[in-house]
Amino acid sequence: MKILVTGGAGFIGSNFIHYWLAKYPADSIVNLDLLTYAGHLSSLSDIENDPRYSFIQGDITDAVTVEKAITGVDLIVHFAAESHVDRSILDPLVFVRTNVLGTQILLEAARKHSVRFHHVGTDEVFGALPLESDLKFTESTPYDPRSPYSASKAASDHLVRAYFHTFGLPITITNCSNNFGPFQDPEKFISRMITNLLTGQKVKVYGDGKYVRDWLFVEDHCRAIDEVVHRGQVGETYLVGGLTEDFNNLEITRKVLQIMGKDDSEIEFVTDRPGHDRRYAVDWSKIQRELGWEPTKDFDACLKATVDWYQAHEDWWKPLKAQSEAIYK
Ligand code: NAD
Ligand code: TDX
Repeated sequence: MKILVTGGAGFIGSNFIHYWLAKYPADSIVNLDLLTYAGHLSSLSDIENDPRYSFIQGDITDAVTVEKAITGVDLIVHFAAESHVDRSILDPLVFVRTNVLGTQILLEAARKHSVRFHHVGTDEVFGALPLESDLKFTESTPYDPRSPYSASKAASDHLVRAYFHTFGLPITITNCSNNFGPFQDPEKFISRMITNLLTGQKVKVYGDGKYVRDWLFVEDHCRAIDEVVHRGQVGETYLVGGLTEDFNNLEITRKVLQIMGKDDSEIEFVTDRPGHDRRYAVDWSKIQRELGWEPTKDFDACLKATVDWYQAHEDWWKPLKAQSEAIYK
């Protein structure tokens, strides 16, 4: 199989390329990535000369580039997006451009060439759950996005389904919860926290810290996409989530502090994010029931492995750190 991965120089895309080439030695991957601030070829330096891998620097909103990249491709796995909620509050336009228009351009190319399309979505499209509840998002939860990021991702999900219903394009969608792990840009909560601590800065906790995310180790996400691509039902959506038992941001912070031998004096409460979604929780029983997927990893062990990875890969994240902090100045 020849796969077009979009956004393969980003966090999840680069983990996915590593995962796939290791598991399926006969497959090849074309990585189409614009290399925005979030795209890092340093995440793929170990495979840059692998004959099964090729890279095209280009924009998914550019139909000519996409047409070139799709040649001979059997499957598109679409990760490319503007992905950071805080940035979407500062500059929403590029989120609409990349996440909505870019997805449409790819869908159109996939339609023209009859290519199977897997869309990587987020649980944020479903809005926010109350803190004191055991409610979870399911595949039938109504969409209720609340940030420019989640609104643009919601629009892209709708377009993907529209291409299935209107044009019969063979699509699948996964909506996944918060990922963490190696190669995550230091702008996101866990990677920012670890790299702040490694550079003598405090952990910045938004608001009261009582915000809940459904954390998933990135490799588990890659495995879920693998299952859906191979055995998922065309036209269907699968929710993907973790096993973190409703730890809030403050509890996650304390776990990282403990792993790194630090204490609460490293916590700084800062101004809250506007429109901050209180709680996300994902019911992933459909993918478990139909495809046998479940998050197998122990959360604490994955968190420790992630801290270890950042400690050992300063050369990867140090050059990115000043830029990721600049948006908060
Ligand atoms: P990321 O920001 O780390 O990477 C995005 C990649 O897309 C970068 O390499 C960037 O250069 C590329 N890109 C951006 N605009 C582009 C364009 N116009 N053309 C081509 N490439 C472009 O993102 P991520 O965290 O790896 O997320 C990947 C996907 O997974 C996104 O669609 C995101 O919405 C979704 N998702 C992320 C999470 C998470 O926790 N990170 C959870 C659920 C879903
Ligand atoms: O410094 C911080 N301090 C803090 O308290 C940062 C960066 C975040 N936070 C909080 C905000 C959230 O409650 O931590 C939580 C996680 O924040 P992010 O890492 O920015 O992730 P989130 O906004 O939940 O969105 C992420 O998960 C879903 C990804 O960025 C999205 O791309 C994905 O779709």
